[in-house]
Amino acid sequence: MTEPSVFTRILRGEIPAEIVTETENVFVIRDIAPKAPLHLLVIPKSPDYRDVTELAAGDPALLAEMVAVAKDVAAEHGDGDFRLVFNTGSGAGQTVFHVHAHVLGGDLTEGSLG
Ligand code: DGP
Repeated sequence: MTEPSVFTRILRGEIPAEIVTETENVFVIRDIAPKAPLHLLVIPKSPDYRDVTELAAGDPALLAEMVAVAKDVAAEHGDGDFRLVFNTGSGAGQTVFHVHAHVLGGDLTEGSLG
């Protein structure tokens, strides 16, 4: 059996973290090492999907719910504009293999990808 991810352990209350908000299927925490004025993580409660490609193939409705929750928390905790990042694979910086979306907000125009 694989070890539970850090996010599953947070959800179980085994590792302290403030749950910013949650729905039946998704919960949101603040990133421990914020890379922007607003940096939240939107995480499915299910540990079944390692990354966004698995999630998109296996449960697109859950992926859509994550995007909807990202929009809501960006509006509630920021100005409504946000960058949504799914690191996919260790070469891209993924360190936790329990799919999660980084919601980055605040003034990101300096580091704009566009
Ligand atoms: P990634 O590199 O895309 O796999 O993102 C994992 C993120 O999870 C990383 O930005 C830091 C965050 N993180 C890891 N451990 C903890 C923790 O114990 N608490 C919180 N709040 N965030 C964590």
